Amino acid sequence: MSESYDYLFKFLVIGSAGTGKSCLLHQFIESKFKEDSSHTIGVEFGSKVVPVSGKQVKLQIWDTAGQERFKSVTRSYYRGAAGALLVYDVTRRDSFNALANWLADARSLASPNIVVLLVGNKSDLESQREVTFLEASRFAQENELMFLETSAKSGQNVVEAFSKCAKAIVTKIESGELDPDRIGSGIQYGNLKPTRNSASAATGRSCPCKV
Ligand SMILES: Nc1nc2c(ncn2[C@@H]2O[C@H](COP(=O)(O)OP(=O)(O)O)[C@@H](O)[C@H]2O)c(=O)[nH]1
Ligand SMILES: [Mg+2]
Repeated sequence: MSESYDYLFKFLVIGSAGTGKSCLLHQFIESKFKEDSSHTIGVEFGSKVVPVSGKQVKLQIWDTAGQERFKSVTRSYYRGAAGALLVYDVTRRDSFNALANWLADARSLASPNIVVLLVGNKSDLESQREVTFLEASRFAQENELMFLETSAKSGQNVVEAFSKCAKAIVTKIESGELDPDRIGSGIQYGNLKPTRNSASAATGRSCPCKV
């Protein structure tokens, strides 16, 4: 029953062109490395249900589909996203230097509350590394981001990256810090949760949509 879930989150994958965003999405959904790096047939969208903190969470993930090559990603892409993976390439300092801009866009165009996980991709290319783990950890700490290094090629930490970001969102929902009912929260209830909260269920309030 892969289509049963408690929550659905809209997720974005952002970062400079060539950092491996499409490969990360492909590895997450298909569990394999996309050898063919053709940009025209990029993955644009994917979804998958993952178990998080005892809940089933459906991640609906948007990939830029190459828009970042034109140094712009449309506003509609960002709208209503609950979480984002912000990707740089550990072998390319320019992709690391661009992070602040991407982050500013995510916070202004999606939501100031968007939960962002910094991803240093291509960790398999150790000999070509230009950005150290420590340096990126500091950037993450200063900007209140979670952080992982991944390899879309070997699969290392790929599932973990998406799951960790989803887990942080679930934690914020459960603590009341995030309200799924807020317009544009990027969160929807799934079919495993017919009643929105136990209070309304206990008072026996019926669903107003039943006619
Ligand atoms: N060695 C290595 N190469 C990768 C990795 N991820 C992506 N690539 C390569 O990096 C290039 C850009 O990947 P792509 O997913 O198209 O990047 P995007 O523009 O951010 O979507 C392609 O040639 C991929 O094969 C990785 O983890 N390790
Ligand atoms: Mg791509």
